[in-house]
Amino acid sequence: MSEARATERATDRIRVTGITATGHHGVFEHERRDGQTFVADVVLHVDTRPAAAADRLDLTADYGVLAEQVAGVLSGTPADLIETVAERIAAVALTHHGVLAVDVTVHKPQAPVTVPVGDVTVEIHRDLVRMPVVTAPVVAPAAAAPVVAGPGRLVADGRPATVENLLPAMAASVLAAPSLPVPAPGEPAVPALVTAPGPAGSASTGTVAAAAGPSTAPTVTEPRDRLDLRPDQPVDVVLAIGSNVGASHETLRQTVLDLGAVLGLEVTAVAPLARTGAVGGPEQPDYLNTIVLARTSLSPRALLHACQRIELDHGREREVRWGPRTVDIDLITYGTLQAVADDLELPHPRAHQRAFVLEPWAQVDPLAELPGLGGGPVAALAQTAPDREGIRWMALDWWGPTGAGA
Ligand code: PH2
Ligand code: MG
Ligand code: MG
Repeated sequence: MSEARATERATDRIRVTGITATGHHGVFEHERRDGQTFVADVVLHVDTRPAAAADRLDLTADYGVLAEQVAGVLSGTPADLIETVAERIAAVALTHHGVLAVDVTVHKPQAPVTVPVGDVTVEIHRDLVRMPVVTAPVVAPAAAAPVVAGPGRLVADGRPATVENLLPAMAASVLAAPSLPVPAPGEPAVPALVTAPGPAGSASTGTVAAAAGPSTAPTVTEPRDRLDLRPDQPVDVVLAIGSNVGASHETLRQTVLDLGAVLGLEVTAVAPLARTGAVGGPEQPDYLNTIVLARTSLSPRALLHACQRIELDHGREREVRWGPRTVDIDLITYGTLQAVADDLELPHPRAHQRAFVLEPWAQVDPLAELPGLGGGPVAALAQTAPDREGIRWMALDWWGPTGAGA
C-alpha cells in the first residue's frame, strides 16, 4: 500500500545496455597487462515527465553522454574488483540531471575462471540515501572508447564530456553564481547549502542562474533558487505531521510509512504522539501531532513537493487556513538552512511558538536546537509556548515497538 502511495518514487527508467569497452581491471597481472572486454548495463530511475512536457534534452539525462562516461570508466583507471567499477559507474550516473537512483550491472564475460562460465556479473543499486562509496571519477572523452557508436559528443560550449562540465544544472549554476563561494577542486560542489544564509533575500530572488553572468556551465534555466539545490551530503530534517480529520492515528502511521518510502528520504526517528487542542483557525476537533526526524538527499523544495504529494494522496484539500485537515506535513528545519521563498520558509516561521511541534520534538531529541531568529533549545522553547496547556496527552509507544514496518 505504501508502495502505491510513494508517488515520489520515480517509476520511469532510462536504460542503456551492452556498453562495451576493453578494460584492465582484475587482480591478475595478465589482466592488468592484456586487458579484456567489460560490458555495463545502466538503468537510470528518473521522472521523465518534465523533460517530455517541455521536450527538452537539458531536463533529462542524456543517454549518449552517459554511455560515453560509462565506457570511459570501463576503459579507465584499472581496479582490482568489478564491484569498484560498478560503484564508479553508479557515481557518474547519479550526477546526471534528475537521476534519483541507478542500477548498474558490470559483466566480465572473459573472467579468468578455471571452469567454463557463461558470464560473471556484479549488479548494484544506488540512490540518494544508499549512495556510492566512491565519488564520480573524471572520465576521459569518449575517443578512448571506440565501441560506442555515434559522433563524439560535446557539451554546449564545445568542451569534451567530463564529470566537471556535465555536473547537474544545479551544481553547475552554483559554481557559476558570484554570490556563493566557489569551491576549490575536491571540495563539495554545494558548500553553501546548509550553512548560514547568503545575502539577504537570496532565496527569493528567483533565478540564481540568470544572475550568474557569463557562465561556463551548460545553459540551463533551472534551478530557481537555492531551495532547489540538492545537498552534497544527506541533511538532517525535522518534519511535523498532524491530523484532525478521519482516522487520524492510522493516517499518521501511514504518513510515516509514506515518508519512509520517498526516494531520497530516510526516516530516522518518530516522536511520541501528542493530542493537542487546535491552535488558530475555526472551531475544530483536537489534533494528533508528532515529529518525524529524517535524513534527506533531496533539495528542500523537492522534499516539500514530496510532502505535498503525500498530503494529497491522503485526500487533503487546501481550503480554510489553519482549518481541519486529514494530514498536514510541515517542513520545520532542513539542516541549519535559513531561507525565505514564496512557497517555503525555513525554519518553519511559527515552529518556535508551537508546543504541538516543540513538545514532541523535545521528547524525541532532548538536545535539539531550533536554528534562526527566535530559535534556541527546543525543550526550553516548549516550556514557554503559548499553546503548551493544550497538550492533552502523549502516547510514547504509538510507533516504536508496535509500529508496523518501523
Ligand atoms: N496545525 C495548524 C493550525 N493549528 N493546531 C494543532 N493543535 N495542531 C496542528 O497541527 C495545527 C494546529 C496549521 O497547520
Ligand atoms: Mg501546519
Ligand atoms: Mg502545512
